[in-house]
Amino acid sequence: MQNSKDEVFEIINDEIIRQSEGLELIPSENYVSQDVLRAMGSVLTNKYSEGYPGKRYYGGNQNIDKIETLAIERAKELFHADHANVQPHSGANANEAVYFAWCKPGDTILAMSLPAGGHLTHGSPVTRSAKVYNFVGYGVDEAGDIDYDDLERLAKEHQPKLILVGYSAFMKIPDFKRVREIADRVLEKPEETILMADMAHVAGLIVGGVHPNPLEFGFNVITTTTHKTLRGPRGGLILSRGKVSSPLHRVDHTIENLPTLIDRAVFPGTQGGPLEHVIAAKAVAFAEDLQPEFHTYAENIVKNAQTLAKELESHGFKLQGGGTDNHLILVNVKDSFGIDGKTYEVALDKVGLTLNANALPTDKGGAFRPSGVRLGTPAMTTRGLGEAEMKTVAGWMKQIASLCAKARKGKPDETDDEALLADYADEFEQIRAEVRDLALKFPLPATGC
Ligand code: DSN
Repeated sequence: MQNSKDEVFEIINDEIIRQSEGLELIPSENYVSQDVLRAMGSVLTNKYSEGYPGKRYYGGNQNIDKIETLAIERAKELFHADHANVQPHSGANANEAVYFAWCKPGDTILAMSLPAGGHLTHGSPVTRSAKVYNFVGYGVDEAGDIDYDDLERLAKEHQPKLILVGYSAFMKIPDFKRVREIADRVLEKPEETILMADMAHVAGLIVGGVHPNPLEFGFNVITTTTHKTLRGPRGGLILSRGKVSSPLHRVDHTIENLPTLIDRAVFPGTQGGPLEHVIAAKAVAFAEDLQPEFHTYAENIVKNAQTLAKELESHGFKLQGGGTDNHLILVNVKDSFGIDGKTYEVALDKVGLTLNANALPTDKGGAFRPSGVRLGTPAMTTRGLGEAEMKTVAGWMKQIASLCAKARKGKPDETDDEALLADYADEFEQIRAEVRDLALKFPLPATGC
């Protein structure tokens, strides 16, 4: 194969260097294996395969069918599900397909509100789904847990067709059994309402045995992405319980038929040709997730997150919900150091520590300059960092927060973060070198550097 001179490959090389010389603290990111990468970069991308295994709209799908079937069977085994749809291009598409499978336009969906830690696709007014369905949002209590009384009150009042437990900034373990009991108690027609769990953040923890599986507590469907804690390619996945019929059959609108309703909602309902090179990479990742070592990985994610949270607290960081039960930590940098999340994100980026500014449930303003940052340990744990390194990372985070606080004191009205932080370039450079030294000791799995 000829070496391409396209500048795209030079930029990809720069990205390999950025990833290997820095540490990834964004809780929704991870590093895939060489095998996952190889499957994704394969000739499977050349193929059209609209439909499902054994029922395609194009010829030549004999190999594709075998691969998609492997992906489906492995996903079912991972989550103890009756059915898996591996075709969603993303978590957003997976969510959209489940809403479309079960709800009619105007139906009510009860989900955690965005400020409480929910996700954009759970009813933010800027999304397409929010224009089609009527979303009602429940909140979290002072301890950062789901406000189950609020959820019950709203379920009783609105009689939703879908109750959704899912989030992108929530540090507790949901009580799925309690939500099932609430639904059974307050819904006048429980047979018309499905329970859905968007487990995109914690799917790998479920598979690794350190987080409960909602399907085992009376939930009907799980959606997830495959690239976060599952360590697969960027994509979506839907798992459900119910009767599995031939995928494109017309079936009655009953909870029992949910698997088939979901298949029809993914294709032809909301997507066209599946990305079979990505589905192959999902199959490879699922085989990796089925290995006993994956349990150790999941346990280490949580151990690292709890050590990091404890260290941050000892350095004066105030943590939303007082810590974490999963992989994710939400820090209130405004109350801790008088700085905002965006300035802190920009400063950490300068030293090779990547995370994202994030609104807290108490934040009133816009999402661009929130009071918090969100971080987590799945990616660092994949690289092999352990509790000792978490303490080092917390120490750097404290140093950077102190520099940001000093900078803010000197320039209280500065709105440009680069200008605000400019006087501390030497200090940032020194910490940058320390981060690089540590990061290079823990190579990326797929590149070995
Ligand atoms: N963007 C993802 C996250 O970072 O949580 C959710 O889709």
